[in-house]
Amino acid sequence: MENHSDIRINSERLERSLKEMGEMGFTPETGGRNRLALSDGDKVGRDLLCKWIIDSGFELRIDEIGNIFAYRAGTDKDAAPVIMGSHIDTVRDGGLFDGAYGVLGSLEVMRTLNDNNITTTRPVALAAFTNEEGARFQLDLMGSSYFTKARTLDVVYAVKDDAGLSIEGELKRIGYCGNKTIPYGNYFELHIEQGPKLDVEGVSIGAVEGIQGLAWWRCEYSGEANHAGSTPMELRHDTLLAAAEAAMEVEKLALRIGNSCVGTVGRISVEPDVINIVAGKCCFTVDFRQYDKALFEQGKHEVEDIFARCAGKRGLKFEFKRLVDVPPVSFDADMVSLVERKAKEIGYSVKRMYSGAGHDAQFVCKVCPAAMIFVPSKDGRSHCPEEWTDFADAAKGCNVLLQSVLELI
Ligand code: HGY
Ligand code: MN
Ligand code: MN
Repeated sequence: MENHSDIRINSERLERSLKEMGEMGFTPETGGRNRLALSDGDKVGRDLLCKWIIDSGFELRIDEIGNIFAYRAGTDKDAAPVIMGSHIDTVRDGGLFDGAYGVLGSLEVMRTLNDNNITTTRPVALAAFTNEEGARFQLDLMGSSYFTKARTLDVVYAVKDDAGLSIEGELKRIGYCGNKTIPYGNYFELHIEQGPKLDVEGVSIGAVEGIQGLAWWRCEYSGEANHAGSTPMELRHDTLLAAAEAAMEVEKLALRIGNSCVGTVGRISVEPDVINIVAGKCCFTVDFRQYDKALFEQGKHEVEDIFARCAGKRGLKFEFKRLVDVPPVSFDADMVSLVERKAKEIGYSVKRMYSGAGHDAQFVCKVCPAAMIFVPSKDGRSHCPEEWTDFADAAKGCNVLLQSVLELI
């Protein structure tokens, strides 16, 4: 096997592709990207990625949920591929790097293999998974959960957005319903940290050992709409106050559990939503995350107790739905060690860490030995237009991905 340890990616080409993808779904008024899953913004991003895949000479494959794959054949066509992946859909007003960096960094690795005329034994593949964020269709990690058979097509096709549009309908509307996939193999995911650790410590690379558990709920309180002026406080069934109390209880729960536990109420809506009417109905979401399996299980039950307790205090009816429940995962020890070793061999500072954010690797690691590579997020910011990673850092992470892939092909 030839020694390719001195090969590096084309950092200018990576920067150009990130900036060009960053124009897809860009919203000048907010400075953010709006490539919400299966939206028009997502479609133009998908079209650009597919163009680059075809122009680079790779086989383009698209599956039933719109996952986009690039496939570069190896000499052994039956060998399991080395897969690199992430997502190009964004949250509302998202940043330049979340997801897109992993997909375009993977494409850059494949382009670099071509530039150096490297023939591999194993096939090399790229995956851009549909609806990783769950921002529009609130079932996150959707494409990777379908790819790994954790969720069936009828379940994911039926998910609707706030306007009642379904995944199936939107996939067909943007023309991304396919029927081709790739086999399982080894999986690397390159991603920005989306937290402060690497930036604060001045470390270039994160060798990610696993991801914390993630659970989402939607809870709906039903009380009594009534006059804001003439309804005495003691006679009210105020759903907004109950939801506000539940939100504070979620914060207290996360702080009490500790171990970096986090709890977030990110969405809330009331009816009839009028200044002089006590809210008769209130719907809100909870996002709960924890690294330790037992604490994660305990925390989930306590969140659901909070829903009941805050409703009971004000005589409300309530119902909730657990939308997502993905347990904590640990990655393949050998692949994590490979990432760490390659970073050190190239001369980059590296630390082992766990991920606070969820990623497609959380499902893919169930069917493929997997590991993730992190690069620093400036000030730890993400899921906002301010999200930033220096392009020099982005290139370092991509070089670690390249050298890690070269070890397995
Ligand atoms: O929510 C997450 O952790 C990821 O960004 N989808
Ligand atoms: Mn992401
Ligand atoms: Mn994200």
